[in-house]
Amino acid sequence: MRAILLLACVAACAAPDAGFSPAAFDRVQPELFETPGAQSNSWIDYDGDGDLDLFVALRDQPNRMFRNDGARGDGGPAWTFTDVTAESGIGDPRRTVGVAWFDYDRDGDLDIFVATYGPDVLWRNNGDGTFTDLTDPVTLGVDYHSTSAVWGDVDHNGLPDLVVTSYLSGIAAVEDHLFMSAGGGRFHNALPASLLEHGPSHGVAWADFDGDGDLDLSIANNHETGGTHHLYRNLLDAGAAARSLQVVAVDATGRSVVPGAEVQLLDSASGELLGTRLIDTGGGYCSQGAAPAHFGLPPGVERVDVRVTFVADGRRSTVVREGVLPADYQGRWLTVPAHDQKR
Ligand SMILES: [Ca+2]
Ligand SMILES: [Ca+2]
Ligand SMILES: [Ca+2]
Ligand SMILES: [Ca+2]
Repeated sequence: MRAILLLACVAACAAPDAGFSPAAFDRVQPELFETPGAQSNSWIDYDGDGDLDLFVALRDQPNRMFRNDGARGDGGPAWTFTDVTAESGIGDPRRTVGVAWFDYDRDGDLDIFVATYGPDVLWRNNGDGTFTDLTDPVTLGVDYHSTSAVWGDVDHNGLPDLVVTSYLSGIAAVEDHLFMSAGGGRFHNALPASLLEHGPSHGVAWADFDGDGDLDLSIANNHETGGTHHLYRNLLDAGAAARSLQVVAVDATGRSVVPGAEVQLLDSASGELLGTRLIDTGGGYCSQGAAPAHFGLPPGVERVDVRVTFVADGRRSTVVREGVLPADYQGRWLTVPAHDQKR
């Protein structure tokens, strides 16, 4: 009897769980996508047509932009992407590793910075599906074998700042960069002495881990013996740190963050656009970013209007929260669900 029970148990345990189906995947356009040397995937609705497009950073070939053209239904591929690298203008041949999207010039569209094994590149989004190389005018084209980059407003003056990490194999002392925005599209490297205790770096991520409102920094240094991993707490004074708002976009159930959503903040009094952010939990390279979009607020801004645009099903749907008082959200995030979307 014991043997029969054991056999029955073995048979039952080996049977597939009725709650799961075997995973199945279809290779989408392998002739288009399957290129060696890719480093980073970055999803964004770059052309504003309501679906997520794919930017792929490649180390040994020009970067590529793939436009999502949706389902065909004409007997062709079930889903179709088109390589728009040439027409977008961002097929730069430099050896790219990290990617960071951010509206650096605050004109409402997302620009792109790529960290490369060579001079880094900032591309301004022209708003029509094309990009312009702005590296030289904004002095961000460092040549330090860069690996990753993350944008964030470090000092809450409303202007975006940028951390770029660098790596050289086998060398412990490789300098990272903190580019503080000086306004007018100008930046200067202002890496504080405390961040000079460096190592060759890969991952970098902002997160307000202490909940005081400003962005803190973790840098993953990976030299075998001379590198040291660092966690840095932002020492902005309490009053300035509190001038901030963090917004997260979630789905209609309120449980899942929606990467690819875009968040804009406007001054309620003047209507001025204060910034645009991408909900991008996997930006940069070798790191998972924190979910909320972080906004530092310049002095004088009291209430803000929050616009969250969800990208799905071939349309962009925007939820608006008017007259938000950032002080009401100190130490927590403003969570905006997609359930009451407006077209
Ligand atoms: Ca799109
Ligand atoms: Ca822009
Ligand atoms: Ca700043
Ligand atoms: Ca903080």
